[in-house]
Amino acid sequence: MVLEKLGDSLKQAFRKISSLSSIDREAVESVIRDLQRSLLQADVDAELVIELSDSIKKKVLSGKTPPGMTLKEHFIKVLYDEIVGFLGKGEGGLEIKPQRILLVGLFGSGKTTTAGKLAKWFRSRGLKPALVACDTFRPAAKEQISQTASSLGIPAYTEGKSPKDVAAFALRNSKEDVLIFDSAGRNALDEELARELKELAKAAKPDEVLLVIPADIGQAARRQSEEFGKLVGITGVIVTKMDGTAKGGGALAAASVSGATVKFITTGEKLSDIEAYDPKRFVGRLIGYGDLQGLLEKAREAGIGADAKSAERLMSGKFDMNDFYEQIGQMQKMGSMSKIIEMIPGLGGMKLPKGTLDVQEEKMRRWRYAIDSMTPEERKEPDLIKASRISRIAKGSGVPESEVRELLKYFRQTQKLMKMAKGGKGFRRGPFAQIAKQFGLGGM
Ligand SMILES: Nc1nc2c(ncn2[C@@H]2O[C@H](COP(=O)(O)OP(=O)(O)OP(=O)(O)O)[C@@H](O)[C@H]2O)c(=O)[nH]1
Ligand SMILES: [Mg+2]
Repeated sequence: MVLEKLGDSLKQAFRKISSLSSIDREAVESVIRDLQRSLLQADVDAELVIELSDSIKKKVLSGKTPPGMTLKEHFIKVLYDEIVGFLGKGEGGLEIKPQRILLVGLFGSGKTTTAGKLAKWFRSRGLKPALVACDTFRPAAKEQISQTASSLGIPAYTEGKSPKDVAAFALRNSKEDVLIFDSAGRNALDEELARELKELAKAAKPDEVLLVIPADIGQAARRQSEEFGKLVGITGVIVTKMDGTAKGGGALAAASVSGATVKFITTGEKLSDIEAYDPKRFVGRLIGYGDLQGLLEKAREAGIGADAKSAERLMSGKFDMNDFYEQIGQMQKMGSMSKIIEMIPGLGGMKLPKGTLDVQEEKMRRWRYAIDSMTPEERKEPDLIKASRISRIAKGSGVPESEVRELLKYFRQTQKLMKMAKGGKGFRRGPFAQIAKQFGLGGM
């Protein structure tokens, strides 16, 4: 996974907040110290790290906790929002419309490969792309473009001696919606490259000039995007090779602070290894919590938690088929359980057996029918349910026996999870304990 290490340490920071017994200056500082360490390891500029830390500290300790939020929730929210803001702004990607895109960047940054990836990206969104081989500097560059284009089944325009000639030829002869202009790299953005790119831009008249930067340059991405921005003008950045380095965080933060928008990241050598960059989604995935805000809102909308008695029972470790029935109903309102689990700090990081919680809605509905067909005793003591009862329940509910068995198995797993979580520390008093309780995951 991309930036696994940064993700792990961020996850830990959130978990730590959940486990704190009170939020005071010392607690905030200790979480921030952890955060600083992990950001520095991701090659984020030290000065930026300090700025971020100060901003988080100020917001959390200002005493202005939004109404309806505990200080702990507030802390989590501030941390999350600040990290998102830090790693980028706005949504990435490009508008799905006819346009011309010029890719610029230093040697080996991934321009030519990215040209192919972008073509594929647009094609799968219903547009007709073509590649334009404006790297006349490296002998094999035109060949590389032609090969990529033919593997995608799209045209490549390669005719012309100089970059601007190739561009002009393409503009005269192409009928495609999206033209992607590759350009030559250099060791540095020197005068020669600047002149060539300016000339090329004049001929190609691009709507977008995207700087291609490899993630492994880390914080140096700031200077590079500033320089390219000043000398040739850029409308955005693509950070490549996110798969091969721990420095991606530094590159993203640096590009963002330079004022550029990161439009895409690429994560491998295959033509499909590209994605529109959305800092919110990226951070959500990085820390494995999904969207924190969405979770809070959903929980409120669903009006869950009315049944405090059931929650009490769960806290005390009792958990029978009646509780399970209720849970399933609540989950149906909220989406799959594994998704919900991912969104709960402290649980998101819990290592659960794969597939344990992956229950589809359709199945939940049938399970409820099956539980409806159980007797009150069976619901109180599911252990009573043996073969003959399974077959009776299956007949009564119209749910296949195999699924009734699956339901029982899932019930037992959940019961075990409840016990396990009850034994664990930290989460019991965490900010999300209330929400967890409402999901029937209480007592953690
Ligand atoms: N792992 C990985 N490799 C990548 C990625 N993007 C590009 N590469 C590799 O990086 C190398 C250079 O890519 P190119 O697309 O040729 O780079 P370029 O900027 O066009 O290079 P020049 O034209 O020589 O300046 C190739 O081996 C690519 O396969 C990526 O996202 N992940
Ligand atoms: Mg190239």
